[in-house]
Amino acid sequence: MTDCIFCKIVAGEIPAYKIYEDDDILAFLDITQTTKGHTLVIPKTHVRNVLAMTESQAANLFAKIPTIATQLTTKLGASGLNILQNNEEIAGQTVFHAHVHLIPRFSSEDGFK
Ligand code: DGP
Repeated sequence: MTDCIFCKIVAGEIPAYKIYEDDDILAFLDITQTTKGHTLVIPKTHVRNVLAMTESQAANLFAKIPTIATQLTTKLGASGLNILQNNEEIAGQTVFHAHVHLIPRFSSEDGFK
C-alpha cells in the first residue's frame, strides 16, 4: 500500500532500526520506545490487522513471536516482556498495518523502568 508507513519501512523508504527480518516478517524498534527495546513485529505483506488476516498469515506472524521475544528479552537483560496487539481505532490501533508490540519489562535493579 503506497500510503502505509509500515509498507514504506518494509520497502526501505523510511528508516527503522531492524531487530529481525526474513522473507515474510520484519521486526523493528517502535519510534515511541515505551520501554527500552520496544519492538514491532509485522508481516511484510500489507494486511490491516488480525481481523483481516487469514489463518496462514496469522500463523506466519505469530510463529515468530516466541523466538524474537526471547532473544530481545535475553539480549537486553529484561526481566519479562508484554505482548500487545491492537485491532481497529476503538482498540487503540493507530497504524493500519498489522503489528505486534513486544515491550520488554525491567526490574528496578536493571536500571530501566
Ligand atoms: P498501534 O497504536 O498499536 O497502532 O501502534 C502503532 C505504533 O507504531 C506506535 O507505537 C508508534 C509506532 N510508529 C508509528 N510510526 C512509526 C514510524 O515511522 N517508525 C517506527 N519505528 N514506529 C512508528
